[in-house]
Amino acid sequence: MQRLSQDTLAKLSPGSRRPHYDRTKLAIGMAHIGVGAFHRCHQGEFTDDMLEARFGSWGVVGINLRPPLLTDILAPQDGLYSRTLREGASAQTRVIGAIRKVIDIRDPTDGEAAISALAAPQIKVVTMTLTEKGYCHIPSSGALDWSRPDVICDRDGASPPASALGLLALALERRRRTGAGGLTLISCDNVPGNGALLRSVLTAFIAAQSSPLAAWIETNVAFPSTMVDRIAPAPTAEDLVSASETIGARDEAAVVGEPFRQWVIDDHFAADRPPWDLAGAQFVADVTPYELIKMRVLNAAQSTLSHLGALLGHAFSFQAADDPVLAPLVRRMLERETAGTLPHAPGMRIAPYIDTSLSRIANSAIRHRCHQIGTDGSQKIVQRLVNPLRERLAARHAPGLLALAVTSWLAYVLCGARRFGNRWQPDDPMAAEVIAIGEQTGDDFDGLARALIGIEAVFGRDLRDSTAVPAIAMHLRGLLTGDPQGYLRECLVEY
Ligand code: CS2
Repeated sequence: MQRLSQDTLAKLSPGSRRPHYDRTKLAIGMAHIGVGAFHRCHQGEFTDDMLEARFGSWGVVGINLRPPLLTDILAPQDGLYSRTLREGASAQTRVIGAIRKVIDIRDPTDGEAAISALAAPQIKVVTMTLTEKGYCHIPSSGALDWSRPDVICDRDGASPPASALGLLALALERRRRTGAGGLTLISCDNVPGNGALLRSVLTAFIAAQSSPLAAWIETNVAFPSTMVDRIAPAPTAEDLVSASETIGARDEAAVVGEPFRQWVIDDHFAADRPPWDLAGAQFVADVTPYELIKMRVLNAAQSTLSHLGALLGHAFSFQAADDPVLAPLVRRMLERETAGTLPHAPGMRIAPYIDTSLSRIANSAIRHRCHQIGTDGSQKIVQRLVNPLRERLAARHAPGLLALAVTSWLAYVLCGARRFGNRWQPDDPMAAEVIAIGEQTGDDFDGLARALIGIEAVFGRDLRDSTAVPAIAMHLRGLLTGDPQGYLRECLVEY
């Protein structure tokens, strides 16, 4: 089978949906850092829709600091790939054309190519999906974590840069020196206040080295926050085969997602703004309420269902969302506890949003592995679960199901400890710390809960004497000894 490319685009299977605009005339006006499945399925599709609605110079140069290697999967395809939306038996495949060029940063020459791409005057916007840990911040405080190996390398002038912060610092310095003009940096990750967080970690990193650049950024760079939403798991080998068969060309960069999508963006740009609103994105004055609701409902449900789902032996989050014990527990948490912590966001009504979120996770055509969602939980649970729990406790409520959900993360990671059966190796920058505490504490669940809540980078300092500690101790015992399913059934009666 021929590879998908600009040349084979005209020869795809009849009926294959492909870009309606002339890609050969598409100039590059944006960059994206972190071209993974989520970007290809979300911003990639919004940009493609926007270009179809109004053609303009908004082609994308994609830059990756880590695998997947874009030069393997996208360069041979001239940046083209298919995305398939699945729900029930329905599958809609379409070829997306927004990416015009790709750069992998593997050596200093690539690093220079990426810096000069980002410093080009025609680039007005840089979007990014770095994952939560890509911001190199301390989850509980948002402060830049100077002890991160990538940050240390980049502070010491690594070439090529190791982190997105290092890359952006070099590119912005180049723009300042060459007069390339202002830039809008758009974080598309599920971190709270993602634009403000990006601004603060980047400024902290830069201010330690160059005050002229820090001052230039103040007036020339905008950092709108965004809320991004579409469930788009890592594609599997079967996904690639099935997409290739559908379009009639081999597609190594195919992605799969759900039909639902949402993108809300702070309307604060340094220079030209891509008209993503023509594709259904919303430009708003303040994205905060949208982002809080999304992280505390959809993402919180995904994390809780995945951690507990893995403990009960489910492979995929849709199975956990259909579990007769887990489904009502999570719904109850959202309706009775989380809902009271949510702000008002125009157009987002909470009860239907909870319903929609739970049925999206239950979409069995989307095979999102519990372990994928469980990856980097330490970087996710503060905004998803710990902050709503903190707010409930401050309002003098009992710890409730939110404490069970927070414990589900701890129990998930502790399953990597020998004394809890070494069931899997959690992929999380803080796993070693949590597991070491688990190995040391013996059978003393109160001591274990106290030591775990003492992890300041996740829990801060304010929860140490709270009622959450005994609740977490009880849930740890229930989830990690005996019959976790029976324990969760009891929770259903209790809460
Ligand atoms: C998921 C998210 O893996 C995860 O952390 O919770 O990727 C989630 O699917 C997206 O935020 C949905 O918009």
